[in-house]
Amino acid sequence: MATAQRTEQLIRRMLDLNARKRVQEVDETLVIACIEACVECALTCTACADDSLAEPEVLPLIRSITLCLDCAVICEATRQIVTRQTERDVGLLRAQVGACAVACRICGAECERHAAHHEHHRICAEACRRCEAACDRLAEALLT
Ligand code: CU1
Ligand code: CU1
Ligand code: CU1
Ligand code: CU1
Repeated sequence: MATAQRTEQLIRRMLDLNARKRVQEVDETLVIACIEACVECALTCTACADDSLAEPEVLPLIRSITLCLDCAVICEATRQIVTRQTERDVGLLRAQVGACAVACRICGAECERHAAHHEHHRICAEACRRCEAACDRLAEALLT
């Protein structure tokens, strides 16, 4: 919890230090929540894929491994693009956040299927759902 709070403060501080700060375009709380959720999702998806590889019965987990690796790179790209405020293109930002929500939804659904057998899948599915919600909320805010 303390770490999550520190991450949030760090993101907020860095966004504030941009000389051409334009976050008033969007609700900054939504921006920070999205970056945080993407960081967490990239982290858990990377670990979940690796944990799956270590399972004795790896064959039924192949789809979840692929989706977790896809979700991890998309979340990683998303947190970078959402972080950049200087001369951002809102259309691109919206598309990226939308793609991230799709990746998180598909990955979360697959990991959920294995949640009862593996704790790493349960945690990953949760992170994916949080990220999906955060990305959806930001995408919605960008439409108005
Ligand atoms: Cu993700
Ligand atoms: Cu996963
Ligand atoms: Cu995921
Ligand atoms: Cu996301």
